[in-house]
Amino acid sequence: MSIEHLSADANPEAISKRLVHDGCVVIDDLAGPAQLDALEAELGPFIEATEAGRDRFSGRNTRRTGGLIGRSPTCRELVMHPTILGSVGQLLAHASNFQLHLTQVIAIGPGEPAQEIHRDQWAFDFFPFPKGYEVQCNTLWALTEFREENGATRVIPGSHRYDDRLRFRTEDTVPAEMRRGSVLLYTGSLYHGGGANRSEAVRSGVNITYDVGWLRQEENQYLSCPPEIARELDDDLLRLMGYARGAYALGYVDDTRDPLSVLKPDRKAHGLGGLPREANALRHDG
Ligand SMILES: O=C(O)CCC(=O)C(=O)O
Ligand SMILES: [Fe+2]
Repeated sequence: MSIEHLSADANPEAISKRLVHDGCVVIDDLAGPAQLDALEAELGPFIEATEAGRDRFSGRNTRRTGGLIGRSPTCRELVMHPTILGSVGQLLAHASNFQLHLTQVIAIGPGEPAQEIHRDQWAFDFFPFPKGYEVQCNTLWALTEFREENGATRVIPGSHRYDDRLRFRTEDTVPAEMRRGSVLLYTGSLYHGGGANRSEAVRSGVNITYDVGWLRQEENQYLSCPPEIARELDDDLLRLMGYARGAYALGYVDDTRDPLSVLKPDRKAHGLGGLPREANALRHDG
């Protein structure tokens, strides 16, 4: 049992195929050093100011810093990376739309024990989604090297097809080791958890996750990114953040207005904007 690695020029078809098959995959070196340096410079003060977690699952030696769209222009590039959006779009193609679910730097400090092995989709109040019906696709971009010793994410390849609510030990998992700039993709159904950090240094990654447009977002993007910043962002990014309908009738404003036209009143109303054309009709219309 090991994690497949693909190169940075892998296409979304190959990546989503791996995700369907294994539930996880690493793309090597997808972010460059300059991009990562910029991201660290933008986020450093916010990470410094973040308190450690208050429970075992969050990690008492772990800092979780969110709101990355508002705080880091470089993070927006990672969120919108075409290879990632293409792969997520394929994995979640059964839904009318997908959206940004959360943005979070996860900085695991020395001495942190291993996190409990879990499925991220348990966040949806433990709803038992059918096997093979993926609702979430996650990325974890390595800001530092990920090694077994410093707390590389522990994963169980293939476990996206397992039964729900199972418990595992660290010995059942493998570490997603990767270089700085590589990115681990995994479905919301994959069993995984943060590794124990037995090194002297912090292990840091940027967790950017996406989910189908009909579920509630884990990080509230409307309030995490102040409206004065949101107004300056590209339309495509805003749509992904949730300024779009999640399906035919989900998320409109008052008289079925497009949310984007509310944020940017100079925009012409997009009608039912933000959805692929075929989703602009109710499915059973034919
Ligand atoms: O930081 C990691 O390696 C994974 C953390 C994680 O899975 C989580 O917090 O849900
Ligand atoms: Fe997780």
